[in-house]
Amino acid sequence: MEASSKAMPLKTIRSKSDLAIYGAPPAFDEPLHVGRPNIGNRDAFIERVGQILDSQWLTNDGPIVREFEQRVAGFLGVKHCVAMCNGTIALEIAIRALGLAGEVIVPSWTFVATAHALYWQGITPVFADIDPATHNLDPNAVRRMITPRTTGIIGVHVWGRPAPIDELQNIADEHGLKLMFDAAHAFGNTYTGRAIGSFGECEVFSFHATKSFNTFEGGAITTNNDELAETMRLMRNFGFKGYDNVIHPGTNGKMIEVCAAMGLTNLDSFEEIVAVNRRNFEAYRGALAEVPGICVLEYDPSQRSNYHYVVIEVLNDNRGSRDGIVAALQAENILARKYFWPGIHRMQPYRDLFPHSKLLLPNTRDVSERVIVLPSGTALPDRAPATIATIISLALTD
Ligand code: T4K
Repeated sequence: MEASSKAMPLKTIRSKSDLAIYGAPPAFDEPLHVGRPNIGNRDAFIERVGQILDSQWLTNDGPIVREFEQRVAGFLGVKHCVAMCNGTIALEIAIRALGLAGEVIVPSWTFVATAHALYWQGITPVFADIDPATHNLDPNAVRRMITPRTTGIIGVHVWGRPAPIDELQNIADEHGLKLMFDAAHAFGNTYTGRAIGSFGECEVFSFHATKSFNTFEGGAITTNNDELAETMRLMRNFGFKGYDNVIHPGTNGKMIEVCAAMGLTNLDSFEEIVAVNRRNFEAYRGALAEVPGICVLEYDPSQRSNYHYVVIEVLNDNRGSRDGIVAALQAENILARKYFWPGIHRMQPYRDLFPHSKLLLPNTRDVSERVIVLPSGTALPDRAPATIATIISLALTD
């Protein structure tokens, strides 16, 4: 794995007067990012790029993309992996291939792409509330949002923690709905011991630069359904079946060879990346254990997790200080984020389209006001979690 240059904290922080927000110099001279890309073996990647250039086959279902698809399908234990140019186009293609229409139930507590992928195709995203303990869809809330126009449900494995897969499948079966998953955060994770990637009709991954596993930009749809996989392959390449033979409506959703080369390289380092993420997560958990008013979102220790997102919640008695903590961290060059604040239903166009949806989404609102996502990944300096915990602790005190 690529050794990253790791900034050391520039100062010792003992009291509020040591904080940058009160005029002291920042703790880090280089910004610490939530989504700093993890990069595998540089030489192996460059060698693959050399092969691509030599072969003069740059895109359109090339040999590196095919190898990448086979490796990912094998890694996830699923029959088909259809690689795409990014996770958003992959969502759109999956939605079309499943024939979703009318209304589709989604969480509002997710990245905006989940809803945009529906809206972009003239489908109404209907937002269901989440369980505040898991941040994932609440099955009872999903049931309440079903109407005669509902055709499907998109569950999201938020932060990589599995959605309530069995409950959602039961609801889908009872009501004749299609169920698919946005698994953008969940590469390498398991649910009841089985890898995310083969649940529902299909699952959609993002391999964006900021994800635990990246292909620069990229994504994939995984499924055990042969016919669906075939349709999605057609759709990602304008509907072409061979030269001069278009048999299906389609778009350009292809992954390019260089992205697949990055994917193969990063797949070789994935276990190391996860080990670093886990170390970071445990360092944060240890450092924050003594900070009252904060809780760290846990990953189920009985399941495999990529530990990519370190998510903390500012507890209710401290409500209102979340933004203060984020401001204090950012002043120190620690670029903590408020993902996915304020919830998609409060973003445009959804805020104007559904002005009353907030009445049905109290948990989404509550969680969106408490969450902070902290920098992680292989570029995180070793001492950062302890420094960040001290800053949070001081930012919380009067
Ligand atoms: N569904 C879900 C649940 C998703 O989370 C996402 C994507 C999708 C669907 C759609 O998949 P894609 O179409 O993106 O494949 C980022 C990503 O752009 C987005 O992929 C991701 N979710 C989302 C959670 O995070 P931003 O707005 O935070 O990106 P940005 O540019 O602020 O970058 C985050 C941090 O990473 C910054 O501090 C800078 C740093 N960074 C970023 C890039 C791109 C780097 O250090 N190097 C880089 O190359 O959205």
